[in-house]
Amino acid sequence: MVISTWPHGIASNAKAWEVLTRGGRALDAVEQGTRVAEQDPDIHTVGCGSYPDRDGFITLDACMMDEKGNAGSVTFLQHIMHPVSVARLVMERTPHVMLSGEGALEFALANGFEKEDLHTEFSRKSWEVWKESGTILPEDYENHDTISMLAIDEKGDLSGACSTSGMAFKYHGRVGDSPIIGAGLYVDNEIGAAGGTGVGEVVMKTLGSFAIVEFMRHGLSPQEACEEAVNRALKKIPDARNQPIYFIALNKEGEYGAYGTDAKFKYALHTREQGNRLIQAAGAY
Ligand code: SD4
Repeated sequence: MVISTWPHGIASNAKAWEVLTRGGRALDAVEQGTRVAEQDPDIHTVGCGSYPDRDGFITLDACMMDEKGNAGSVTFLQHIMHPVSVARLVMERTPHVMLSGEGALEFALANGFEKEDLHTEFSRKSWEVWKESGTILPEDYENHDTISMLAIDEKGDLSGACSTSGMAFKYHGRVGDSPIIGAGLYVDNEIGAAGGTGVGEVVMKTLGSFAIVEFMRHGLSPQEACEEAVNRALKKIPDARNQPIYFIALNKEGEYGAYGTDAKFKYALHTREQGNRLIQAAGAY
């Protein structure tokens, strides 16, 4: 089974499914699936073609977590098409969990990744329009296209990945929830996995994905756990209603759930029985 955020999750799921049906590992499935979104120039908040920050730079965050509880992440990474794969190498080839900025770029280049211009005509133009208008708020852009992806493989092992360019026209240097283990993503192979999307500041302050896995540990279903995490954020952060967040979750039994602060969230689910489909999630408002 594979589950991922937003309509673009359909194409990512299809790729991940190929890996899973070959008997592949969930970790490979979510990495391959996430790469599909990263290389699509028409997705403007993941990988190439993303909205730049307020200084015109495309800066990317990503992470991965495997069935053994290993984790790797990169933050504030520029010029690399596939941050998710760099995050995987941080996990597998360093004693660390997180590399950032210049150091993450140097590590990527030293490990065979190529420096690329990730701007497209769209991304350049959108920045120029934003800069000149002076009236369009970053919040007015469709910011929610981060890909969070969770999978369970034939062996019953779970893994997850997350990749984003964060919020459009963010401060240069801003890092969101997506590369923060426990915020944008969390996997515990005994229990389940969860991933988030939406306003990272709210997800970080409530450590949403970790909370969901803990709620499942204490007996909640994935759906109930997602609802509990969103409701907690709404309770703790008065303005969370205007800063939407959304979660997906999967447990060891193959049950799944999704929920958000509002009803704008769609997620993609691929199962053996029902194939690959887009599902409308419920929301608190
Ligand atoms: C962030 N959570 O950097 C990301 C943005 C996002 O869908 O999810 N967009 O805050």
